[in-house]
Amino acid sequence: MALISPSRRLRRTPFSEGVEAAGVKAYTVYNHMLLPTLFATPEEDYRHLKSAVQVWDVSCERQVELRGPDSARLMQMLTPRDLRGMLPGQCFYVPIVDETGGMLNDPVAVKLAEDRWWISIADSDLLFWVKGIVYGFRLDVLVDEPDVSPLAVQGPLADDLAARVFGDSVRDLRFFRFGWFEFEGRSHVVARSGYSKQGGFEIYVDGTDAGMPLWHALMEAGADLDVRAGCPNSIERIEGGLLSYGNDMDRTNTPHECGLGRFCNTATAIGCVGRDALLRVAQEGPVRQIRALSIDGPPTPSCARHWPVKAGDKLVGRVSSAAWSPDHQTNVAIGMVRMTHWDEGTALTVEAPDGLRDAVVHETFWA
Ligand code: THG
Repeated sequence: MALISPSRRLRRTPFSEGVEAAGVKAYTVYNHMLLPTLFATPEEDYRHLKSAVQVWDVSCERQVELRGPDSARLMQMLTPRDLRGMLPGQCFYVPIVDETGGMLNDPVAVKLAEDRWWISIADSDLLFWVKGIVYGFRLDVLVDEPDVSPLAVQGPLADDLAARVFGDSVRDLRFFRFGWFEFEGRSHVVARSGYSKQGGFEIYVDGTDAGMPLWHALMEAGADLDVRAGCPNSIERIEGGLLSYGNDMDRTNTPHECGLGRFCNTATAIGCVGRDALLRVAQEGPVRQIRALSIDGPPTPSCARHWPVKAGDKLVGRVSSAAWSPDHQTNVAIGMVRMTHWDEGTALTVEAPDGLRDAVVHETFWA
């Protein structure tokens, strides 16, 4: 493949220098920013993530900051998840929907205070939609993108590494809770969260200048833990059923089709702009839904377009992500399958770019 030309539009991150020194081999573009995708091989990166600890430059998880008295009301307008019970110090995974109930993003909402929130976005320009809502409804909220860049510490040894840099109290953080932790005289939000099923933390690094000092401190503190630069690993995230906005779903899908019905409380999410559109599907359920699929045969190429899923010659779904799993010795995949064919064990055919493959539907993911 050809190279991508650098420019101001393709943003570097506070950690890019460290990522390059660590020998990054491939990037993708996410929220107009560099996101590393490969350091050694997909399999080596995967094995290391599952056995040690990695530091990930996930700066591309940009924050949409809400500040002002109408912030909580605005946040509830954006999502069908009921936020009334959410306290400062909590993070919530929240589907964000438009007025038709279509998925605009699937971020992590971080409630800093009643009148101050971060929306840690997936790959779509959510800020524009949020600013439009604020303007249209005359809300008293300032919306912008602060100089805050998440750095993830992921893997089974993440607690040990984080404790060496932030102190033992970081171990007490519960899942999707955050606290403020000091590093070299500055306070940063540290949450127990991250885009893997291996456990760990996300440090919302405050200020570009704080980036490389923290990167170096983590690498030095973790030398005997075999800490390495890493990145979200597509094999591991498919095994775990973590969705990728723009790959596995987009504006044409409801949260229920995405299997995110458990993060929706449509009946009580009063004020959500997509509420009326979602009430019916919340009651009756979707007619197609995200499913785990195993795909037979040798390692598939990676999925860069929808692959048709067939029952005989009838189109019943599509695959949107796929990877060879060394642990499960099969191709693991994420797809959208029609209700008539989504039951556990259903045998289907996938039209992969290199030919037809047998596949099986699963009702749960691998991790
Ligand atoms: N962390 C932060 N921001 C992010 C991501 C992240 N922004 C982009 C992207 N990832 C948003 N998408 C997701 C998808 C899944 C999860 C988080 C963000 C996730 N899901 C868990 C699961 O499904 O098992 C837990 C959800 C829950 O139980 O609340 O973590 O990773 N800051």
